[in-house]
Amino acid sequence: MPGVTCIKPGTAQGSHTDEGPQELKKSKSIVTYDLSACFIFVCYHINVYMQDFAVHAHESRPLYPIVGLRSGNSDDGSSPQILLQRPFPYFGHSYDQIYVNHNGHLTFDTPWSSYVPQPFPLYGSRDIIAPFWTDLDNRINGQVYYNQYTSSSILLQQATRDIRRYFPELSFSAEWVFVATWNEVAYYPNSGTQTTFQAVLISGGQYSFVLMNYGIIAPTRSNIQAGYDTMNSTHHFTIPGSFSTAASGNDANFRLRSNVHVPGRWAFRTDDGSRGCIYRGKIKTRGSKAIHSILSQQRHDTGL
Ligand SMILES: [Ca+2]
Repeated sequence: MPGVTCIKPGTAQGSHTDEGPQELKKSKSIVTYDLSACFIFVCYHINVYMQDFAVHAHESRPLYPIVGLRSGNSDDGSSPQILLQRPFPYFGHSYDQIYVNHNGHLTFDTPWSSYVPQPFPLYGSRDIIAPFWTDLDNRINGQVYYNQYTSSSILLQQATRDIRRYFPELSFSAEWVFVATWNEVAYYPNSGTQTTFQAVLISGGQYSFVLMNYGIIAPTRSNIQAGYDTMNSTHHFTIPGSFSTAASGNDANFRLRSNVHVPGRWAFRTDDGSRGCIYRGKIKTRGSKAIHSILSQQRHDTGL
């Protein structure tokens, strides 16, 4: 696709693969071969150990692997149209394409350049997944990556484990994972600041989920909206801290708090079977007393 290059962070450019963890393995293999071609057997075992270490170490952090195709550098740009290898159910719709918009959100039907965040619910005409909607600018520093994973991927196993932990009543098995990463991107106008976050879309059977994972978040006075919204806002969720001073900086609520007991990770069920918001791995019905209880608890947890 025009304007798209394939880069694995920290390495030279290479060909694209949908098997991110395999790329990780490949990278480790190259390193061990360079150390000594004479001790392949020993290096192999070191390599296996390093792979295991990488997988287990990764589980304790909120970010999934940062690999894949790289969208171009631009202020308010978007990725090209990305055809999904599996349809993604999203609150009554089924999508077979998506756009990764550089200003911190994902849209399905068309790219979207909006750099002025608005609080959800918008009651608009768009389905939006917005892990960090604000005016970002990666013309000089920062990269936007996206990657898909299908059968026989280590990441599918990780997604399955994660979702089963957060939603144990579903016996879920991941069949497809899509990871969009805004890696060390700057705020407009290219301040040199670095902010990293992800949106992870996961599907299997009739189920779908979105994880929002947060790394470092540079401080800013700009407004930030995090969460998701749907056409006419039939379903929406705002991560506490949005549109407040708790949205950015070292103490940003998004990266220190969680609704699934993993600091920096927020998990939501997004298929049609989901009603209302998900909090601490439990489905809560919209409009019920439970919602008010959840929001009160969130305010308590987040100090908002
Ligand atoms: Ca921008």
